[in-house]
Amino acid sequence: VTMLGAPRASSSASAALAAAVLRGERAQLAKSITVIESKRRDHQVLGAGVLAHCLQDRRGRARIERSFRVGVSGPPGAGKSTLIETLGQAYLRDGVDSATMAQGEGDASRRRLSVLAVDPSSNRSGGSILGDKTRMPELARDPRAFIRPSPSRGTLGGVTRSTQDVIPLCEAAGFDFTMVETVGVGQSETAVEGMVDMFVLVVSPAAGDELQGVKKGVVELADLIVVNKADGDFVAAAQRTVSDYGRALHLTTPKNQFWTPTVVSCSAVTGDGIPALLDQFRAFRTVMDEEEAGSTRKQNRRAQQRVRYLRTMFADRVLDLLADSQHFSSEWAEKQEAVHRGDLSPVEACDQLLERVQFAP
Ligand SMILES: Nc1nc2c(ncn2[C@@H]2O[C@H](COP(=O)(O)OP(=O)(O)OP(=O)(O)O)[C@@H](O)[C@H]2O)c(=O)[nH]1
Ligand SMILES: [Mg+2]
Repeated sequence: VTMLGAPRASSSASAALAAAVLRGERAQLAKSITVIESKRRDHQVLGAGVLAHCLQDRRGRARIERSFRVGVSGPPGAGKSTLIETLGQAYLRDGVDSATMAQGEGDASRRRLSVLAVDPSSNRSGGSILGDKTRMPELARDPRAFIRPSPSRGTLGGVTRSTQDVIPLCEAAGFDFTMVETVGVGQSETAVEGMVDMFVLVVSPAAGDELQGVKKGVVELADLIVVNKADGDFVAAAQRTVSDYGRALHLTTPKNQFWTPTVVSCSAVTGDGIPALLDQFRAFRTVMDEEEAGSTRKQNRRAQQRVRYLRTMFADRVLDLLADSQHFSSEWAEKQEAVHRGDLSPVEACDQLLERVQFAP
């Protein structure tokens, strides 16, 4: 296997884009996200350059380090988008400062929100005006909010791996609070949990005591469970659902010793329970701002997430390189076929392929 250098983007192009992003120019932020999400290698390289410049910039880096990231996941139709619309407005009004934040850091005039959300029109019939489609009409016209619809629900329920690069880019542009919406489709919850500081599971009141197909593994990932739609005829059902999830939480191993996830109910429509929800955000953020082994828990969590991202990306890219390489592609295809037929076990195939890699020129 020969290692080829990756193409380098003209650093002046990425520097110019990064400068515009750091000035908070929305059109240039949108353009940078588009190149990051692009399948074209030259675009990706340009996008990586923009992010690198933002990380090297002192102000950009400080903004990224101060930010707060919340993942909002849950079954289809649970009210995630509506809840983000309501929560987002409440955030812009009241903030989600942690108790340990320095005076002035949570300056209301500087609050900015980015929302990375699934665009429902891509999978269903719906409206046609951008922003409207995401069910976030108020945020869509608020200059303090930046809404980026994701084109497809895909296998990760609306996030892609590049979302991990898009989040810090929005932050470098001054959007200090990010909410990422994903539809729960198995893989998506794990993926988004690996990108955010706080993972919120949103469900709607259940008719019976079943957990609406939400898997135990997903409940385990949650830092907070929200039973939405606790309004009108759903109030009693919402209370039962709160108890059901409370019991489910008791049966899971806590993700962290420093935080005990709870279940709260609210209504994204009436606003009931929203202040208590923001209080949970603040409490969690406060705990994440506390130090543990020399850095804050948030820093530690993000450091782990970055390394995990690197590992999966590197593994995938190496495989892509190999699969495309002259020396390896036919053997790779053969082994896959043999495993597919059942003539070769995956372990054996893997061992044989690894040997090939080690002895390749
Ligand atoms: N009664 C009530 N209805 C709600 C509430 N929140 C959302 N809804 C309704 O539930 C439906 C789905 O809301 P969305 O916000 O689109 O739900 P979602 O989880 O984002 O849906 P997907 O992105 O398609 O998975 C809409 O008809 C909303 O009006 C709520 O708090 N109370
Ligand atoms: Mg939605």
